[in-house]
Amino acid sequence: MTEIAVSVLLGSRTDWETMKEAAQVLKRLGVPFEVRVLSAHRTPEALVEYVKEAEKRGVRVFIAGAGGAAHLAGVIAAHTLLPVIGVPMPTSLAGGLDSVLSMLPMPAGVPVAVVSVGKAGATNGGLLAAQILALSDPDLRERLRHLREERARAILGEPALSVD
Ligand code: RP5
Repeated sequence: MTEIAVSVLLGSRTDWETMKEAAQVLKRLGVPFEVRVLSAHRTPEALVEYVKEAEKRGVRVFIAGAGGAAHLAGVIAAHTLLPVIGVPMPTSLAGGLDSVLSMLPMPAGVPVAVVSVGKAGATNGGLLAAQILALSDPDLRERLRHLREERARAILGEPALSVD
């Protein structure tokens, strides 16, 4: 896999601290990706242009992190048939529940796969994108399996908990 397979989109640069978890897991799995900041509200035309151009270049999955009035993933999904994964950002208004409620209730016909809020969601967004690509890439499936086993081993190897 050499061409960019996953596009990681951020509604704002301020989402990077959270969304870099998605980038890190993709890097770890050897999945070529790119990261762009484009907003459904602040740069609407540029966003649509980018989605169409990225699809032509061979991008196969979009991961969109946005917070608050989080319409980024839905707008991307409206302009492509590629899978779109939405990662709701934590916010100060309602802890990110506002982001979830903006992102989740897509109308029938235009799906967005919404994962959890924040860093866990960003990690799972990266993993889910890799799992989609692994449907046609057995080597990537192996790398995913190793990563999951490694995480299980780390938990099983932790020292026992006790009280003084
Ligand atoms: C959303 O608004 C972004 O995804 C971000 O989570 C939120 C706040 O953006 P900034 O005001 O920090 O740029 O569009």
